[in-house]
Amino acid sequence: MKKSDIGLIGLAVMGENLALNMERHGWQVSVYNRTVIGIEEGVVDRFITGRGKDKNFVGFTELKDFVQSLATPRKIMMMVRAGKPVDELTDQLLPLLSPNDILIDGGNSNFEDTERRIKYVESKGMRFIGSGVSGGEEGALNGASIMPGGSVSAWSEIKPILQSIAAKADDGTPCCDWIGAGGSGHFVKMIHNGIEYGDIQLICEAYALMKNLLHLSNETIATHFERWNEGKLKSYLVEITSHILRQKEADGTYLIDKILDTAGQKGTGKWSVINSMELGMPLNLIATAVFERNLSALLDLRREASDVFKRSPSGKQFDEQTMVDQIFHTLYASKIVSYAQGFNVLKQASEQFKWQLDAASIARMWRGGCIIRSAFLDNIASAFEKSPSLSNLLLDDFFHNEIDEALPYWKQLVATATMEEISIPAFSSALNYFYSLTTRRLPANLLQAQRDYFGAHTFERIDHERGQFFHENWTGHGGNTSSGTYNA
Ligand code: NBP
Repeated sequence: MKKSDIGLIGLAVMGENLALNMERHGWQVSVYNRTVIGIEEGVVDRFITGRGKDKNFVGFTELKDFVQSLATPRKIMMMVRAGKPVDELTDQLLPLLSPNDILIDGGNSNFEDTERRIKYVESKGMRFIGSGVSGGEEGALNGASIMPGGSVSAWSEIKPILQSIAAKADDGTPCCDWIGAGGSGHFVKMIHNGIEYGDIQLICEAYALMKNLLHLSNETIATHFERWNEGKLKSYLVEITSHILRQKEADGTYLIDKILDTAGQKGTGKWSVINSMELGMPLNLIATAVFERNLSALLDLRREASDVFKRSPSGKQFDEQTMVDQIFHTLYASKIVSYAQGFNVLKQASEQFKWQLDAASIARMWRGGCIIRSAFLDNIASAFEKSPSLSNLLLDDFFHNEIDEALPYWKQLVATATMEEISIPAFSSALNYFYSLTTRRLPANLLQAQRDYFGAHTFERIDHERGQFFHENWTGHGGNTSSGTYNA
């Protein structure tokens, strides 16, 4: 029997659709799923006789047979739940593999786990790729954004398969390219997901203002999102927002009004923030988005607090078009800030972990297939192509002009929403990041003085070279001993 080009393990929503995508592109695919006790028909049988029927698939319920069905060096993509299952599966597979075989983890794994797995698998003579895959079920079937990193020598061998199943941007470029060594593929996917948290929060704040301050109907709000989707805010998430707002139940009422306002999350936003903190890079907007999900989930507490504190908005009527314009510019400017922060975290990680990430290439990879695909990723790619070492996206000429244009609307909207007691944590966080970033002298001089006062943590002086540290005997009875000057 002809050996398969690739093997895929894990026939849940992502694996099943990726397998179909591979087969449609001409690859013979072996599939395997752990046997589940308690269901009448095995998952593999169900697939082979269902969506996989009469197609170029070979199904297995024994891992050993599955491995032997693959052409060498074997390429095995694991689409299983992130965490322990990846380790368990890797341990089951390794004794069955030959040197140079390639394991690809396409799940949402933590990049540190990927780093560890690469070392482990390479120590056994095989190769390991940690690849982010974005696009959900639809992307997996029709073209995802795929972000592979890990054992460098494996790239040329998996490239034809992965690029064939990736989404194609409008210019035809596959939304899949080599990210870098180590856990870089999963790191980039993690930041992608964090940015997704930010984009969603920003859209929710735009919706909240139109609903609670302008009192617009779902249909009218949907129309504004639809119109925005024809301009610089053109993006998948803006597009689906208009569809969501129009969705009706059988009785003609809007589904959106019945959905409980408690947000779920699976951890990649939280990981983005934790890692940004480890790297010492501000990721304010994504952090706000994560904390806002946490706050939304504290439903009982919020209900209690909203009974205790009564709101007193002005009751003023706002002109719809004027405010919708302000919301548009605010959403756009805040989104620029969010991506600027995200790319700065990538830049710092690249330096620290020596990954040599190509920011322009990453922006291009996110233009199709993935959840954050949007028109302005082309502008981001151009900015980093023009200046690969750009220190912050806001300093690029194009984005500088965009921010200048948006600022009058942005600050007016944040002020109005604040006075009207509407919660817009991400819009205002973005604006405050922008103000802090562009403030030549922050009040951190006082902060340093306080640290030195209570803990002898020392400070630098504006009238001395950087790197010299001073301690003041603030009270006259402190000693001259200062604390170490390291930064954590
Ligand atoms: P799930 O994350 O729900 O995982 C289910 C699959 O994992 C099933 O095939 C299951 O086999 C298998 N599995 C588990 Br659980 N434990 C296993 C073990 N110890 N050994 C072998 N197989 C095991 O599926 P998914 O939603 O398709 O996601 C797959 C991966 O892709 C995840 O890492 C996810 O985070 C990531 N991802 C998901 C999406 C999305 O939209 N869903 C998007 C992008 C990335 P069983 O049938 O025997 O239980």
